Amino acid sequence: MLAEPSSSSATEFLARTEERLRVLAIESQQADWVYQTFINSDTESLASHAFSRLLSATAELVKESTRVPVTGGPPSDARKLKLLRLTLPLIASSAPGESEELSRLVTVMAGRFAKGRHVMRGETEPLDLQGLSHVLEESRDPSRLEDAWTGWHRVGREIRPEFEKYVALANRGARELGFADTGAMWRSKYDMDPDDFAKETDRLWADVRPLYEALHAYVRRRLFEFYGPERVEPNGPIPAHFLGNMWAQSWEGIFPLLAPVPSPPGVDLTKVLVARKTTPVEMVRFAERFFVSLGLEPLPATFWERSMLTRPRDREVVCHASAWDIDFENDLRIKMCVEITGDDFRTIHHELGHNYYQRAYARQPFLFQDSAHDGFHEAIGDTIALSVTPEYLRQIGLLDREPETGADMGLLLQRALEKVAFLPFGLVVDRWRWDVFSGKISPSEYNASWWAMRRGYQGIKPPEPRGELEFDPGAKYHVPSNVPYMRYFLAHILQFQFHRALTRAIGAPGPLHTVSIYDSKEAGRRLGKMMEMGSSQEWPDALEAMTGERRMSAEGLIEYFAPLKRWLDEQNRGVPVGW
Ligand code: X8Z
Ligand code: ZN
Repeated sequence: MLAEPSSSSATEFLARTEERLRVLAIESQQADWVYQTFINSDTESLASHAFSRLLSATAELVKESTRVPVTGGPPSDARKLKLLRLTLPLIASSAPGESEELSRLVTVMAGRFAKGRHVMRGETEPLDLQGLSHVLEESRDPSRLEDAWTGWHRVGREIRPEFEKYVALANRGARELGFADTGAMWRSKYDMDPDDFAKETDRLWADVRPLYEALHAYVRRRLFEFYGPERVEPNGPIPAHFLGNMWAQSWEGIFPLLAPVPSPPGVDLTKVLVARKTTPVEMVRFAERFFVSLGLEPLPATFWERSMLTRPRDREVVCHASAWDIDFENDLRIKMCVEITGDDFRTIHHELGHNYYQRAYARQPFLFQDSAHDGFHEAIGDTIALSVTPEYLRQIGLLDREPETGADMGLLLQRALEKVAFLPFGLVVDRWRWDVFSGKISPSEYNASWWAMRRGYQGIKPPEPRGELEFDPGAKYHVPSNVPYMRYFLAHILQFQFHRALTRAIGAPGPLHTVSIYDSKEAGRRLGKMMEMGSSQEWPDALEAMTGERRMSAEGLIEYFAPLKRWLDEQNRGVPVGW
């Protein structure tokens, strides 16, 4: 056989590279889809092999790219060459067997997480993450809460040995491509110096921190009153299992404990959906109709045939919600174990945001088939979900009438428990992983450093002292699954920036939290314009196309919650703030 002629120009190299990666990525996604919707040893092996082929081809092509002269081609060539090194959140070294091993480690960790179960004291049936999460959300019994919390966190122990090996191997791969470590590689995806990016996240956090602290103080006070001083210190960190969520990342589960009293009835979307006997498919249809109202196309027929919307009874699956674009054309799908709740109603909008973004950039060349940066991808569906207002729910017939005007503060508090409470958690996961990858945190202090950061940023503590036998970061999906997390922090800021910009673009009056962009073709046009760009331009250009601004800014979030901040400050008079 003749050897392939060496490429004479970047353009030719890139055309060949994009085609090869596209084919391997499709194969990997197909195998991964089957694995995640039908976990067994065969699908694990198929998914792992397909991913490992993609890993080794990517590393090989990146190395080859350093020898390709860039001169002469269009400017997009230089950008593509830059992005090529950053297409995957994981890179294996070229040492024999390492991409196989790295791929196996990640597949196994994801499988262990998916199979986690715990039998609650006094019960016989094991509960999965969803079942245990219900306990965290609904129970007010400290010992049951602690049982569900510690029971789930035991899954981390089984993930720890693989995680340690994965860190070492992933770093070797990243270093071979010239990055300091895998964390530095992740931070290089933002069209700026990786250190400047870290400072950028500090800047945004400093802007929203006073709001978080006000919310934290208010919530701690109410929990102190409810659980008493033996369980909740009036001025210390809050026990993590009292916040209504397995990772204390969103606190709307305990809204009933915190609602302003006396409060006019707010909107209980869960109750409405259950009373109407809404099905998972209908929930997705509601979300699709929102996107269509903006002027976007309905989802393809294959979406409805191929998506997994409910948990199958007869096999293990990965329930954590995700959106897929299997063939980089129009084979869009979501995979979710939908429950009939307001929370999942919003998550469906989140996932469809990914699908609509994927579809919008499908006409870009393969290396530009991505969001402006990963925070943009996470922010689109959330931006839409911010428009799920009482007025919108009335318009689409889910509510008979809107709640009384006095219910506003309850609604804002509920939103803040979801969005503001999340902010420091969004930072912690990767602040911790950045330090792990850089070696600043060694394996002997994985868990202690995790809790030091959780305490420092979130002001929370574990229900009981945690040792190094445990591996609590491993109990959060994105850690065993190797999904970078700073994207969610950014998205929680960006979605309000987007919402504010769209609100202004359509000339909607009224405070931000009352505005819905439903049915606005102008809002859809702006969103579409940005999404179609994919990653072909640097993200400030994409941000500008939609918002007119070139910097990420927390002003939208601050403005959105301004009435709540005033209210919280009043409630917190005489109450300690901070921990
Ligand atoms: O993982 C997700 C999405 C899938 S991309 C459901 N989210 C983060 C999480 O659940 O921890 C959305 C919010 C944060
Ligand atoms: Zn997402």
